[in-house]
Amino acid sequence: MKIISAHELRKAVDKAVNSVRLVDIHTHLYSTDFGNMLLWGIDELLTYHYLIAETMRWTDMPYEKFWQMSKREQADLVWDTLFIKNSPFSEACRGVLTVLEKLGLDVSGRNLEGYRKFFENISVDRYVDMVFELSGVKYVIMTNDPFDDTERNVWLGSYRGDERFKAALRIDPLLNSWSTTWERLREWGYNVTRELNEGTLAEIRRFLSEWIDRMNALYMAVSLPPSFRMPEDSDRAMIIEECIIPVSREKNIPFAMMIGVKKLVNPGLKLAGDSVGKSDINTVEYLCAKYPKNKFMVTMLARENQHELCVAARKFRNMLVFGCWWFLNNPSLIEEMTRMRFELLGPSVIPQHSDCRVLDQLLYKWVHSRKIIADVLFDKYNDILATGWHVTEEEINRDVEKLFGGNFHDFLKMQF
Ligand code: HDL
Ligand code: ZN
Repeated sequence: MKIISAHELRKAVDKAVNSVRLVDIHTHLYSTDFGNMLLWGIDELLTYHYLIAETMRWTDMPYEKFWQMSKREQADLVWDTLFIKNSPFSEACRGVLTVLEKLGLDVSGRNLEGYRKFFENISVDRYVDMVFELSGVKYVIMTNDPFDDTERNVWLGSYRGDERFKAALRIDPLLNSWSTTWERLREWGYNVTRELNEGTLAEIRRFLSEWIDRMNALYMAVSLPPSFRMPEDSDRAMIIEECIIPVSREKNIPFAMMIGVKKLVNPGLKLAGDSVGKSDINTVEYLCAKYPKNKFMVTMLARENQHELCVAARKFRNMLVFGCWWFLNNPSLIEEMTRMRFELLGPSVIPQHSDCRVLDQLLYKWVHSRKIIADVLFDKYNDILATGWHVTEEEINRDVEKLFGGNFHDFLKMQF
C-alpha cells in the first residue's frame, strides 16, 4: 500500500482518472448492428444539434432552407459560421477541435476537406475500435427505443451484439403519449385498450418485460417534462406505478428518470429545439420513499435542481444521481455540480455520462470531463491530507474505479 504524499497527489489522481477504462451509462450511440443509426465522422460531428442551434443564431436563413440542405452543405455552413467567421470556443465547438486533435489531424490547418479525406479512408469497424481505444471507454449504454421502427426491426431480426454497446430500454412514448402509443402496442400483439384497465396494465407489463429480456436492458429510462408530478391522476402516473415499478422491481433493474426537458420550444430547430425547465424534487422523493425496494437513477436538467437532488440522494439509498446532462455538460457547470456532489455525497455518485450522439464525441466529452473531475478530486483529497489523513494509491484507484463505472455496477447488483 503506497501512501501518497501531498506533492505526489496531483500525479496520482491524474494517473488514476486518465487511465480508468470507464462505463458511459447514457449515450445515443449504436453498435454497427444498427447500420446508419450509428453516426460518425466530421460531417456528423459538425451537424450535431448543439452546433445547429448555435449556427442558426448567426443567420436569418429560414429554418426550412437549412433542413433542405444536404448533410455536407449543412456541415459546410456550420464550419464556416462557427469556426471560420467566429472563434469556436463554445463547448460543442471546442469538442470538435479536441476530436481532431485526438485523431492526430492538423487542427491549425482548418482544412475541412482534409478532415473529410481522413474519414473517407477508414472503415466504420476500424473507427469504432480506434475510438474505444483512444477514449478509454470500456463500454457505452445505448438509448434503445422499441418505438423506432428501424431500431425495432434490428432487434427483431439481424441484431448480433457488440459487448462495447449495452442496452437501456427507453420508453418515452409509453409514458408521455399513451393516448396514441396504445394503438402501436395493439398492432404488435399486446391486447391493450386506450383505457388503463387491469388487462391493459398487465399487457404493458408484458411489453416491458419482453423488451427488457430481448435487449438484456440494464435499466429502463425516460425523459420527463418539468411538469412531471407524482402522485397524479394521469396515464403516466398510472403506468409508472402499476407497470414500471413492479417490472423494474421484478427484474431488479433501475428506472432512470431524466427530468426537465421542455420539448420543442422552437419546433423549427427540430432536435435542437428543446429547452429546460425547473422540475419538482418532491416527485423524486415521493417515488423513492414509496418504493424503497425499487432502484432509481436520476438526472435533472435544470441547474436550479442540482442541490436539492443531492440532498434527496442523501435521504434515499435507492436513488443514484448521475451525469451533468445536456445543457449542464459544460466545464463551469460540471465543476460546480461535481464539487457539490462530492461534498454532499462523497464518492457515491455517477459524476458523468457523455450523452454522445456521434461516436467521435467519445474522444472529447470524456477528455474534457476527466480533467474537471480530476481537478475536483485532487482538491478533495488535498483537504483531507491537510488534516493528517493518509490516502494510498490503491485507495485513489478504488475511488476512481467506483466513480467511473463501479458505482453503477454495484447499484445494479443491489437488492433492497
Ligand atoms: O432525452 C435525452 O436522452 C436527451 O439527451 C436528448 O437526446 C437530447 O437531444 C440530447 O442529445 N442531449 O444531449
Ligand atoms: Zn440523451
